[in-house]
Amino acid sequence: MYIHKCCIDHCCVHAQAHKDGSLQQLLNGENEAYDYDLIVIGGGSGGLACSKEAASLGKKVMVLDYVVPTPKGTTWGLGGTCVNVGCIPKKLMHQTAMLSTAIQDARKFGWEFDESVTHNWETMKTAVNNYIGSLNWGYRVALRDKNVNYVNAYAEFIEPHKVKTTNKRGKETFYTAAKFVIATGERPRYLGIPGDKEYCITSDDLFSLPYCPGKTLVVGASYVALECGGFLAGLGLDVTVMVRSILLRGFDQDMANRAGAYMEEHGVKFIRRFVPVKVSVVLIAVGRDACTDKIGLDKVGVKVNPKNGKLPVNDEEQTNVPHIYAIGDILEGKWELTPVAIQAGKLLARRLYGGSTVKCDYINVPTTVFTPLEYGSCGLSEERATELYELVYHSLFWPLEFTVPGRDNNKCYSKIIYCSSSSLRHMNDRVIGFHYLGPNAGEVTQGFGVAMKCGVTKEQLDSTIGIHPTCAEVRRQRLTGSACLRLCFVSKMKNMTYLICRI
Ligand code: FAD
Ligand code: NA7
Repeated sequence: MYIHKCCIDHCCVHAQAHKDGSLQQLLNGENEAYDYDLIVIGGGSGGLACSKEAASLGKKVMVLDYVVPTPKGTTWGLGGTCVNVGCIPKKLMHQTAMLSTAIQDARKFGWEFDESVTHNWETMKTAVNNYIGSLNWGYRVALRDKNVNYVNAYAEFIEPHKVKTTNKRGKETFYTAAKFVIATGERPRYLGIPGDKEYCITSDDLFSLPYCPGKTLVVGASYVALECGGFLAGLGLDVTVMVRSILLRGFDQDMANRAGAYMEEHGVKFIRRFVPVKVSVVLIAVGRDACTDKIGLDKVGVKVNPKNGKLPVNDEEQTNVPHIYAIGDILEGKWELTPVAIQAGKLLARRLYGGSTVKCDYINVPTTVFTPLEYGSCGLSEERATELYELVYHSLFWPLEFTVPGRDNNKCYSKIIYCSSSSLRHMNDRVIGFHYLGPNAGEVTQGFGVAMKCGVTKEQLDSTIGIHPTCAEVRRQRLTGSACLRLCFVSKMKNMTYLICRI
């Protein structure tokens, strides 16, 4: 049978149009009726990725981004939390603190310099904020290059397909779109006690604080608290962390306590089982609230979890209102990480406008906590893994770089959790948890993340030849028969290396 090529092309266009919903829109005459194909609310990690991808697929896209100043009046540019008040300044200030350790090590390696070494907060703050400024500018240029219309204004829904925007001069403008993506992120929570907004700062203020904070009390014990407390102590400040219950809730507790113990040994004080009731000058890091309460979701019927303000979505990031989607930190039960928001945003745009069916995979996401001794993890914690039938291999180790300066012997630690042969058949021998406490944890953990995504087994890890001398190779110790003692690459430390078998 002969089929004319035009018919095939026509059918393909129809199939594509049906898949991405544009056929329905054309039938409804939707695209003509709206100002934009897509409006993205929030120009952070997720929102920027999604809007640029949608525009490169030929759609008319607007991104609305606005930073409500903190109670101290701090504000910042385009790019959201990660670039302005999250990952980027945090990692650069962590690096500043790590350099102090490097300076101490340097003497042992033969470097000679004057005794007095001091740190200038103002210089660090300015350098970090100049770099952030260049990133803000780069994001604006990228949006312009991709033909995304960026407007610096606060958005709220007033009708299912219409938002009201208010700019910093209070001017109101209205825009309509066929579809919306909400990517408004989170902002730090306050304590709700007398003096908190008056006398406390949060991570939103810390990274651009014009003066060195000096002696600091950090309230909270999750990763933002420990990372900030860690680098402040690394700069030589007197730091105390006030812990309500446990360190790093949600992470492997064995690893969390080791990271905390290292901080304590290096001068950070911990006050446990205390909460503040009144404050003078404090850094609070007691969690973050989703920015979903003032954006008119009630007016358009988007369901919100009233307990935490998070949005439940299906596995395509679609809310209960079909033309409204959500990505990033505001999602219920998903990772609050920049690469996750970016991946979800890109894949969503491709599904909406590129005919793709690929969904965001939220399983086995690798992450790192940048405490003074960095903690990288991927997959299940030991606590979670005990629900399965698992084996844990673990090992203390001493990085080569630490040996000559003679510091922190026996403090680094790595752990692999895998399903034993008699456990769930389809998971047989699979690595289900990776945990690493040591230098360059992010770099080490990233590779394990890839391997775990590919379903790596313990046997495959054992048969992978390591890179020597590195910290990443340490996990590759081989079991000697059924014995509990194994050889570690730091071979003289046999007594520090053992195997926990739960069979
Ligand atoms: P955001 O990046 O928060 O962007 C949301 C944007 O929307 C903001 O610009 C906000 O001002 C704007 N907005 C809100 N409401 C409106 C409105 N109504 N109208 C217009 N605009 C609005 N993640 C990592 O992966 N690695 C790390 O090392 C890391 N470190 C972190 C350290 C700290 C201190 C913090 C606080 C976070 C850290 N994160 C880290 C988390 C990471 O920053 C977030 O996961 C990521 O930024 C989430 O992206 P998002 O797009 O969901 O939201
Ligand atoms: P988290 O992960 O929500 O943790 C909050 C921490 O603060 C945790 O240790 C809490 O203790 C503690 N907390 C909460 N309320 C109080 C009060 N009232 N008093 C004392 N301590 C308290 O917050 P993070 O800021 O670390 O990170 C949130 C997100 O930001 C993260 O996922 C990234 O996206 C960036 P608890 O364990 O509940 O006893």
